[in-house]
Amino acid sequence: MSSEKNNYINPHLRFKDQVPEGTTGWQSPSNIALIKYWGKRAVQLPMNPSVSFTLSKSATRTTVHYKPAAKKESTIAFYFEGERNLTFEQKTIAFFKNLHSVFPFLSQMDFEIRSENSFPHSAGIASSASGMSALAMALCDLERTFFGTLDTDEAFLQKASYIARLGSGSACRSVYGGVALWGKTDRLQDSSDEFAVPVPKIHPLFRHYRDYILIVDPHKKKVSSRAGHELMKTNPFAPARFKQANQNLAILLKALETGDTDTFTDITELEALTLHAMMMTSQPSYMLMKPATVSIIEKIRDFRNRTGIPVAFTLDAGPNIHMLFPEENEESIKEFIRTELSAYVTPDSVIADRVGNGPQKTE
Ligand code: 2P0
Repeated sequence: MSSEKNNYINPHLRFKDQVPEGTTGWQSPSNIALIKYWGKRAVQLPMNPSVSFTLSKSATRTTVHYKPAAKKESTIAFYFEGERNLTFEQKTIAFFKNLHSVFPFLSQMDFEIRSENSFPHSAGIASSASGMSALAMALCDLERTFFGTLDTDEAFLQKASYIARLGSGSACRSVYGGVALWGKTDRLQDSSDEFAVPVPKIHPLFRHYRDYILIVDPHKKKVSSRAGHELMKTNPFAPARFKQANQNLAILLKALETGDTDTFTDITELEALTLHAMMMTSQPSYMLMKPATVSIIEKIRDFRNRTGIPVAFTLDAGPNIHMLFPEENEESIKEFIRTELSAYVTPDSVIADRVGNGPQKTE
């Protein structure tokens, strides 16, 4: 399959006659990277391939109401959780402008976009992956509905992934349920830097894996991911990191296929700590982990050694902990959180999520 640049430029996707009015709605989940994307080039192209679990509960629901543009310049009004949100609005206006050669019909329409997250507003969970993938699904849905293109699931999801990537790199992985891989690698045929692909060979154990997200600190982080990616351009350890990510990816894919939870745990934790090591060794250096993050990591490792339960931690670009473990250990993990982690998290700062099935059409 081709992964050439500008693959999707299509001047025919314009209304010749009447511009329609209507609504489309999509719900799309967040994802948690196991092999981390950290460092990019050009327009959101990754420096190394990444792999993630698509989540289930942590999702964004977006409805897009469209109608013929009233004026020469098309308009967008963006409402987040019921209120007009000018920050998201400006971002969406810029995003749509960049998409005009891919979806020329966008300039013929006015949009009212309403978006809400299923996870608590103050959870400190990045919503760019779920938000951008939901929007990408909605835009591809418009193309399919009005132009009859994207008529196979594969074509539809590949384009949605490509569009989501332009909005936010990690968002391109959220269009597939289960496990998704983004970035060219000889370990998976048809993989591409331009869009994510599903990872087909996954042991059933991992298809049902749990991800309990412990919200250690809900505040907005001080250094954005965008700035973090940028700092990889001057990080002296970056070349070694990109090489290591490829090696870790090969080992992890094998573990995911065979159901090897020990290797999964080793690699997943190494990736999480390496991601944060890259932040700590950037210039300027910074740290997103909190004291509680480190304490919980120690408790998890101690619990695993004591009980043999294969619970692993991973981290996003923030202080919150994702606890990854098999479905059959759910009760033991709940008990562990209640008895040993109560100093760090309350019951309502835990999101009990799991590997999910990907986006759904809601309207
Ligand atoms: C990931 N993260 O693979 C990595 C690991 C966070 C930790 O990609 O600038 O919001 O929009 O491409 O996707 C977070 O960065 O960055 C991220 P952009 P994004 O999930």
